[in-house]
Amino acid sequence: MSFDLPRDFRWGVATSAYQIEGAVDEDGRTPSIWDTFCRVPGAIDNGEDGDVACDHYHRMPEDVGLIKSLGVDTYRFSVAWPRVQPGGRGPANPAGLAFYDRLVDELLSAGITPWLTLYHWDLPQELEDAGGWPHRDTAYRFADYAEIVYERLGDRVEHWTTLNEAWCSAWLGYVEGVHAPGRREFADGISAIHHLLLGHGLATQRLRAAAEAADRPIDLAITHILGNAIPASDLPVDVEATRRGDALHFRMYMDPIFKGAYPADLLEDLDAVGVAIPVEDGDLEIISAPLDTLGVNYYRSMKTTGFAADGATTDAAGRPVTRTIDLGGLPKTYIDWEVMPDDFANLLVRIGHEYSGIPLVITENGAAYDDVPDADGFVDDEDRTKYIEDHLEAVVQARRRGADIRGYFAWSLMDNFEWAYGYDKRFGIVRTDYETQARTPKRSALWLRDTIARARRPLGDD
Ligand code: IFM
Repeated sequence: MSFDLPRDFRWGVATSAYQIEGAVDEDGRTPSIWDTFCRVPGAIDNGEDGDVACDHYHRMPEDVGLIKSLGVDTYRFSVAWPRVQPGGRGPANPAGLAFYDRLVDELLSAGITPWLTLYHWDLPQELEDAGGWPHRDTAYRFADYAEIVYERLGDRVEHWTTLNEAWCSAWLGYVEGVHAPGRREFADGISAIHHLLLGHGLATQRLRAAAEAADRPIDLAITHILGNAIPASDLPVDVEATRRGDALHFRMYMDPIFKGAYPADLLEDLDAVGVAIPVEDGDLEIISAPLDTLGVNYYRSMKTTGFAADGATTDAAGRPVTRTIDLGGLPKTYIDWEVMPDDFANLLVRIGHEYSGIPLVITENGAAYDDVPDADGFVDDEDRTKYIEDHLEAVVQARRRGADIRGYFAWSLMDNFEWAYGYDKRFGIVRTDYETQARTPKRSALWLRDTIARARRPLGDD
């Protein structure tokens, strides 16, 4: 099947450092919050961790060959902060930086564009011990780290993403406690969001200035995980809960960056529960520093209700209930997420309307399914192939409806450490055999390779 996408559409695959690299104590790397969290009993399914993961640190050249074989033009990866600046402050660690130096060179010589993310959740543990993201200083430490990486790689890397999914760092890490560092305090989560965004803005300013000083092109981005909040019913309680959910989980991340202000209704909601965002003079100007691209990670949208399971509309502390629910009737992936490609198209069109002017790249999209390999390790993943096909079609539809979408990156290049779910939930289009570290492209990878080849065929060659 071919898609109505332009010949210069960007095609990529994505990974992140802690999920694939392993080598957690080599060449001067110090622990991140994920190394620590993985040691907490019960935090990760089956007590697993990223100590070895896909052993990418030692297999990087072969992995770049694998990426090339898929025909993508772009590889999105992240840099491990505790590898290049152990402890999160002070001088760079040359041995850690050297790994990314080699990776970038390997990619470039394979004709693949590096798309670098500075932070995909692996905060140096020492910075968490000093207060973590709820603490304002962490934002400044992040900007220093960004400059260290730019200094070494800025001559060859044009595409820079500050943060991957600040929502996961702040909400899952500091409010729900299901991700590292495993804290559960709403007000800390709100402070974490602000300081993540502040760190993003500071890093954006510094990288833009460094690129200008060196007279180099730079494409600066942030990647958000986004999904629409959809009211579970027309009842006013559900509609109002949906507005609250949208303010807290969507507009709180988008408005300060693209509109220079937190949403007024969010500030009222927070005030009503006695929580304030720790904004200081000038912060919003920093946070809204101009960007070139918005990375969108999409997996699902959220049906939202204002009713608790027992029908109450306030919780024990008297706060209004805002809850996501599964209404049934939709197919689901192995991780239990509902499959909603139509809503992906709606989301992209919405971003185009509400935050006009910013080009979009889908920096992650994909699905975990219960893969069954054959004797050769091949997985005939019709379900994942269909998921990607349907979501690519949603991209096409959204473009027709006016959304400015410039690229699509599959999550993930290969099966890897899926955070609190450990290794059981496989998102790869390439199978990783964790016993042998063999990589075997699944049907979805071959399908993507052929789709990309068709998309690049000269016009009239169909
Ligand atoms: O594996 C993660 C990734 O690290 C961030 N985005 C969502 C993916 C699937 O859960």
